[in-house]
Amino acid sequence: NPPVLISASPKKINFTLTRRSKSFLFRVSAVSYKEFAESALEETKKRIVLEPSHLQEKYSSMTGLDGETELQMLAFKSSKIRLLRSMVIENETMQVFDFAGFMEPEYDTPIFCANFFTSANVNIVVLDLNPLHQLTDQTDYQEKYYNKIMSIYHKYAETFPWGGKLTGESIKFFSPLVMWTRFSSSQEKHKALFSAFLEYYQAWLEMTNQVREEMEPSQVRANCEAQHKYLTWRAQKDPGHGLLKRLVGEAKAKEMLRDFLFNGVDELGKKTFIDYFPEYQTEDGTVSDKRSIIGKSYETRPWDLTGQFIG
Ligand code: BLA
Repeated sequence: NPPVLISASPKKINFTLTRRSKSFLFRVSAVSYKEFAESALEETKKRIVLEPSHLQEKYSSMTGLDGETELQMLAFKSSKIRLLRSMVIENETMQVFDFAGFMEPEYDTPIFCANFFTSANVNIVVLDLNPLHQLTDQTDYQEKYYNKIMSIYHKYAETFPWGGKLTGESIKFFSPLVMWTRFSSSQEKHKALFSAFLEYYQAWLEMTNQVREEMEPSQVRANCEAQHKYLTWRAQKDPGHGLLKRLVGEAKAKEMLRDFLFNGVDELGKKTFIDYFPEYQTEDGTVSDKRSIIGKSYETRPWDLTGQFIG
């Protein structure tokens, strides 16, 4: 009687279950990030013409070194979107979703960023329209993109409260709209996460539709460098690296990070990680292995209700 079994605590009935039935139990209650990706793409196709990205030929699906974990990659572009790409990682005990959208440098639209990590019972979630430009010194950027849509954040604030301290460096890549949260798995939470994801994504799509092409070469260069700095950070320091390396091996992980997930890091600019983040330079000139120099910060949300940074 599956419905009864599903509502029981898996811990209590552990010893009566075979590996297969445990997998069944887990899967019926597990979140399916492939559906998140498919829904987002459906929404996209209603509004804009998507073309396949050249990356799709090289990256489609693969199996991890354990022979069990499945990785699914999707990549598209449009006339304004340089790269819209998705990666879903799934096995019996873990699901990962990494969905991002990057504009061509002629547009200053934020970067769409959904990073969801789900293991047996914990979910680590970042959902945001990452600002291309620093909000502290470009207040018009905040006015242009965020002030009008803060209600989207408020709608989900209670269900998904601030996730606690995080790598201090990350905060400057986040906007006042960011949903940074941790929670234990439940169908309700995963349903709410799905709605939040689509709502944030629709807000981003709307921005990409409305944005005007930048004609000022210096501004196009500034957009390009800002995106390159972002890509350089994430290709080097993203928290998912360790897991990706374990799943596909160090060489493949590095290739996927630079060529697929953060594509553009080797093409959009020439500056190095140390050029952008000199505090990571070690005595022999190499990049420090440390994830963070600042350390963990921001116990509480560093923006007020109107979206002003309060640190
Ligand atoms: C944890 N992922 C985290 C954390 C953040 C993010 C803030 C908490 C740990 C920390 O404070 O660093 C996400 N950080 C981001 C994002 C940005 C950022 C999106 O700076 C953007 C600028 N997560 C993934 C993928 C995997 C993954 C693809 O997105 C795996 C392949 C795993 N994230 C993952 C794991 C943890 C984590 C395993 C917990 C372990 C840890 O904290 O290191």
